[in-house]
Amino acid sequence: PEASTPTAVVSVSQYACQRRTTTENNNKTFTDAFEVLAERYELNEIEGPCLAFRRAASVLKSLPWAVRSLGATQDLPCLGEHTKSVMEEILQNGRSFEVERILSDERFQTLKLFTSVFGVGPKTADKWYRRGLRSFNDVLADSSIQLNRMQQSGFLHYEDISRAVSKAEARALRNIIDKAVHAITPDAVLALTGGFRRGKEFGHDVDFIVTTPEPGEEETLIPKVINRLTKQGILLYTEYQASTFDMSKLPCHRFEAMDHFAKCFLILRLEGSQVEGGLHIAEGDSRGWRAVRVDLVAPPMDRYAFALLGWTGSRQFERDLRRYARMERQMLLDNHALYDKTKKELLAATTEKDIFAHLGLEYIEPWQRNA
Ligand code: 8DG
Ligand code: MN
Ligand code: MN
Repeated sequence: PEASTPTAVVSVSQYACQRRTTTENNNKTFTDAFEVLAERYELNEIEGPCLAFRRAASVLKSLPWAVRSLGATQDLPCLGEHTKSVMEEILQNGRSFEVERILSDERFQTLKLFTSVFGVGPKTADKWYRRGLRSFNDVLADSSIQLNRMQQSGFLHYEDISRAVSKAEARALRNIIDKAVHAITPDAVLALTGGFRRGKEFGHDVDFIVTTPEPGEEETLIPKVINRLTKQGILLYTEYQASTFDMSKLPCHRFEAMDHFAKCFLILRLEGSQVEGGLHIAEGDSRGWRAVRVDLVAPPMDRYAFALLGWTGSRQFERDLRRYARMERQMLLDNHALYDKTKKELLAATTEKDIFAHLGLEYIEPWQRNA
């Protein structure tokens, strides 16, 4: 039995940015359970344990082998007592009692349902729950609730946008955006980012970065793209945020989940005829089109590498890149820049490889960032 137990020859880093994590997950039973526990803490705004379960899941996702005994995990980082007791339960019974209790909890189920609507966050979901609302019908029938524009389109396109987007659909959208961007600026740069850049087969949306070499021109790019898509009649929803980016205000010392670049959150109408192999829709759906969520971000060209690295994800990979920069290198990293606190200077980068090199990290390919 000893010979079949995998032993960690090279130790696993506590930082996701020092691990290679593909989309192949050998420990899905454990990581699915951890994700439920993390979500429960997240919905209750208990940050510490939430992050602990996300870190533990991320470590297990990076393993090229399946955990078959608790003993096999003894050299792994980020696994605390609570995570180990859940793993023990799963190893013994194939499931975790604690996870099953959460999944059958009415509050958890309702908050999950409500936050699955585009534009509904944990705060709104909780407010609706405390009002006694339990279903979409309850929400839509409550005359005292004023849905904002985002939530209205969230409900309107619920079926379509809660359905995964396929790689073929992402490619078709890339062609559409590519045509629009290049009709506006022939020397524009367009890159697919987010989960699809990491090699995922499906996503909840499609993320793009657009920029142009002409400084300042990137700020007007998104409004022009929106204009064009509107004229084509394929824009179902748009939320545009103008740039608030100011190079003189760098570095930002607080961890910022959001960046200051011009961006938009869209819902587009995608025709089946434009998708190789057809749309990823319900069987029997004969509309010939579907709604898809699309995000566009437009950084200035000299910030491109930082924005690309930040928008490629995964979220856990990004968190650990920033944590590694801060804790191990006394540097501050965000979607805009990398700042060396010791040298008191901003470090330049034109590619992601430059940023990894500044951090003294081995380069991790996008498809190895599924932490
Ligand atoms: P998925 O869509 O395939 O489900 O996964 P994903 O592509 O990894 O997630 P995402 O929610 O689309 O986010 C992609 C990356 O973009 C993620 O690493 C977080 C990053 N991101 C920022 N700023 C912002 C922002 O303002 N809004 C959103 N939604 N994501 C942002 O860096
Ligand atoms: Mn995405
Ligand atoms: Mn996105």
